[in-house]
Amino acid sequence: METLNIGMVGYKFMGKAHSHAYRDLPMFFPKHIHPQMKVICGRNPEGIAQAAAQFGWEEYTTDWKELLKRDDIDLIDINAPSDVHKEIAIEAAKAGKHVFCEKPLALTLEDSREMLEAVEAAGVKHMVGFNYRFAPAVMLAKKLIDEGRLGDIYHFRAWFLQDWIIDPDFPLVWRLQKEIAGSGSHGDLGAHLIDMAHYLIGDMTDVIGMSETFIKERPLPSEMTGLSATGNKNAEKGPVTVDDATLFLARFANGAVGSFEATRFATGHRSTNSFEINGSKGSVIFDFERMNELQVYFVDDKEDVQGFRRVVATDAAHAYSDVWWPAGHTIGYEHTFIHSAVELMEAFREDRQPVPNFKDGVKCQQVLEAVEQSIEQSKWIKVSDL
Ligand code: SOE
Repeated sequence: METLNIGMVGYKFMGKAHSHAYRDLPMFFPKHIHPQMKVICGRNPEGIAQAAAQFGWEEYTTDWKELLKRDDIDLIDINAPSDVHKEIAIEAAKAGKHVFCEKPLALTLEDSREMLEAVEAAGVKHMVGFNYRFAPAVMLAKKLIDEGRLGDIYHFRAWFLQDWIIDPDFPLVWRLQKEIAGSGSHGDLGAHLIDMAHYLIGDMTDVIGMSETFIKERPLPSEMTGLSATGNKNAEKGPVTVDDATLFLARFANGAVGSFEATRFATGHRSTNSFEINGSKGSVIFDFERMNELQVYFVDDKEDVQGFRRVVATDAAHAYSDVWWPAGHTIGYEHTFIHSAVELMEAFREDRQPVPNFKDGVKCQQVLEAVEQSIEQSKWIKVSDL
């Protein structure tokens, strides 16, 4: 069996999700190239030792540059905070390694373009972690659109709502610091919505947005922990330098109009990642918290049964159904990462670029930045001007 040797940087939330994907892939997709979990890297010696043992990596290191020197590493998988994506990806490409990088690709459009140039110059494969494309119900929506079964697309409306920083004493973790995260809800959650729009509807031509930072200062954290961080509310405070919520409107090249909302202040919404698409022949609604389902409406249904129907995307007609469980036996969040890894392995077998790749990462960054410009300038911005 052919194998691909992986070196991973980062071992927290996304590092765990990607590690799990590599571990499960050979069991469920035995005919694919097998990812070999060679070396995982993290800055904290105890943390990385424990993660390596727990996730099933052969070795660990605290220096990512070590990974690039090794001949037995084929691909670098970057799951570290966004501020280090650029340097690691560019150096990895220069060392001839293939690169898989979590979203958002970079802190800025310019940085993301440099990353794309580097992987293209090196002739390596590159992928970006937009995992939600790989939910079978989302792939069903794409199929209905591509086959013309929703007709001409009029509306794309999407919302990604979370509430994990609603407490004003939640600490100033790295995701709330512009120099590390690039932006707040916009780049973290909005990036997923933008990629979904690109995947399902196509390019956006013009955008206009608004954003708000509701809590301007937060207690400094004792360490840069993630979504479940707890802090000392009496600690010294620092400024929140990213958006808590960003909303924007868009026009698409195909004539559709879109609305997008990304917020970490939607009380009661732990992670509602949804979209609705309305076309001349029908509509679909997706909600990630019910990720196995797609609500589907067809204009041509007989009048007496018109309405949204709930399709559970686990039947033989749906993506990846042959690999998982019998129809109706559902899959979860982690499967979107397994399917992303499968796409990566298929790209190696077929000797093509995986999709989504750094081009998609750059396209997303272009819209993120166009929205930021529109907010600064209080006007519509042409995406192609950036
Ligand atoms: C936190 O807001 C987060 O984990 C994002 O960073 C992920 O990209 C998103 O999929 C879920 O929420």
